[in-house]
Amino acid sequence: MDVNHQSAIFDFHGVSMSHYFTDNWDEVQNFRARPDDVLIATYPKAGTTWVCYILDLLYFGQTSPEPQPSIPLHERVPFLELIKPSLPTGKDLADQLPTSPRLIKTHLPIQFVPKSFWEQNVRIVNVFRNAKDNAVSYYHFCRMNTTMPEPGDWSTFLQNFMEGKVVYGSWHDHVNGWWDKRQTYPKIHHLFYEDLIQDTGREIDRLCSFLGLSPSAEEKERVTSEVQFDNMKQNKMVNCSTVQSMNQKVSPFMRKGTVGDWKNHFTVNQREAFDEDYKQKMKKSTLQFRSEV
Ligand code: PPS
Repeated sequence: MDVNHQSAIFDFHGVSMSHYFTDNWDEVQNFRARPDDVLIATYPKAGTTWVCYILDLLYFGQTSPEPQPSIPLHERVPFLELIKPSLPTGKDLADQLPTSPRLIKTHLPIQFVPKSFWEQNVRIVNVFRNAKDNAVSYYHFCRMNTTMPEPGDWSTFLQNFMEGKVVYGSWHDHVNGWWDKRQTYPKIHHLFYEDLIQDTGREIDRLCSFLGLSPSAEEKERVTSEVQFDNMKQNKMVNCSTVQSMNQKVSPFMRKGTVGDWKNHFTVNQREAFDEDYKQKMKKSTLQFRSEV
């Protein structure tokens, strides 16, 4: 199947999706979770990789013989629903993970999460990022990654983002779905990209208390330092430099890593239209985001 067909968006049970994330559907839906799995669930570009690496270091940083393990992060933390030609599926990678616990990444909206995660009462770390920065980051990602649909220019992409016509659908529906789950499912920890930027150490403490981990002060210091943007940008095992479909000359995967880059992209008119639309779509939500820190 050609790349264009695979990356094309279509309506999938009411959510815009593409084949790379739906072609393994039955296998994914029948995935067998384990009670000690940890699921990292996010809308794309919310800070997934950052939190995956934090968890990877917290759990396995001590046991790794080298300062930087030689297995790329996307193999240590498989992307559950991903299926790409000639590569093992995310589901198979997760099945074969030798680690305990297994760390698993997903961008699925809550209604698509395989039921086994709920049945096994799996701990879930859910990362949120303010909509404007999330949209900007997603735009640049679509420019540089052939597995994503062509974004067009910024204003075209922004319109599609507002209408939910991007892969994984409406940002608003996605975040509200995950946020509301906390009312019925206690084993979920929500964390905000903006909070991580503001005080990484404090957020790592909160994560540890959710996960029941108690790293030494020295270990925590090491993790906090290794996950700083500049260090991750240099780290070939986490900066996606081994991922074939990404052209980092167009836009690096570790692009800016800041809060407020939306101000460099939105015109005044775009901002007003976005905020108005946001108000409508989020009016029933108690979720509060910061788009500057
Ligand atoms: S993906 O492809 O959906 O998994 O992308 P995701 O990892 O969710 O998001 C990528 C954005 O997160 C930024 N990032 C970081 N920011 C600050 N500090 C650290 N350590 C860090 N690691 C990743 C990354 O730069 C992308 O954001 P933008 O705004 O594009 O720079």
